[in-house]
Amino acid sequence: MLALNVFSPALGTISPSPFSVKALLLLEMSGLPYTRCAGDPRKAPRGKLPVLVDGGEVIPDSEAIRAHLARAHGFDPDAALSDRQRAEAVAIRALVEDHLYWVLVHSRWIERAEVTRAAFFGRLPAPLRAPIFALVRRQVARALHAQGMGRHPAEAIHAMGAEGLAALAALVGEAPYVFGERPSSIDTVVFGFLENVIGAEMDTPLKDAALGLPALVDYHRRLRAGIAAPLVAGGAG
Ligand SMILES: N[C@@H](CCC(=O)N[C@@H](CS)C(=O)NCC(=O)O)C(=O)O
Repeated sequence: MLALNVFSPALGTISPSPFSVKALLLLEMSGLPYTRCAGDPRKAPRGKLPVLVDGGEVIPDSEAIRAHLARAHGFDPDAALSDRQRAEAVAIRALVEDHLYWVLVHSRWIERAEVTRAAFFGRLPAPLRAPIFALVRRQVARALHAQGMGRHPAEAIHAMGAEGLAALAALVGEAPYVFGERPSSIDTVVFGFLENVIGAEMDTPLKDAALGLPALVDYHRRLRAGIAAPLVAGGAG
């Protein structure tokens, strides 16, 4: 039996972690039976979620999970892609996961700290809430600085977010999925991210920019009502 450890729903999202939503959607698309578990990144092999447990095997990282599903279970949503499409998928993934993701992290933890604290730390005993949130926020700020995004002024980060989202909208286009009529793994990447920008109950300049791009709004709505619908209904864990 497969068990997927992810962040529990928050902010009105399937999961407040784009990588968790990506892995959940991969498993849904695979049709394999699995259990969704509320994970704890402190117990994860690499300190991050998602983590898939498959019998005795522990697979951290959403890309490793994608590769594992193909190798161990014969589920490869990219089997029909051309070499060109595979290359485009790598480029889109880098735009989303290595660039826009950090704009999202900045918007949550630096610009909307109060909403983030209430959403993720609201269940902690009151005396612990402020100090633990401050500790985690300092760690996130250090990660933003190390990655580089956190060194820019807010206006420059907003401009990078708007530029990246406009590029994503052009790449996503009007077809049902990024590469036409059939979903592939890049759809799990794009949907996981948009669920956390458009689908999140948090007003940010990044969300405003996304809401101004009909291709992204329509894509998110289409997948949420389509291949991701079982995740919206079954948000346990
Ligand atoms: N490369 C990883 C990234 C996963 C990741 O960054 N997860 C974040 C949440 S979106 C996390 O677990 N953060 C917890 C932490 O850093 O303490 C993947 O693709 O799974």
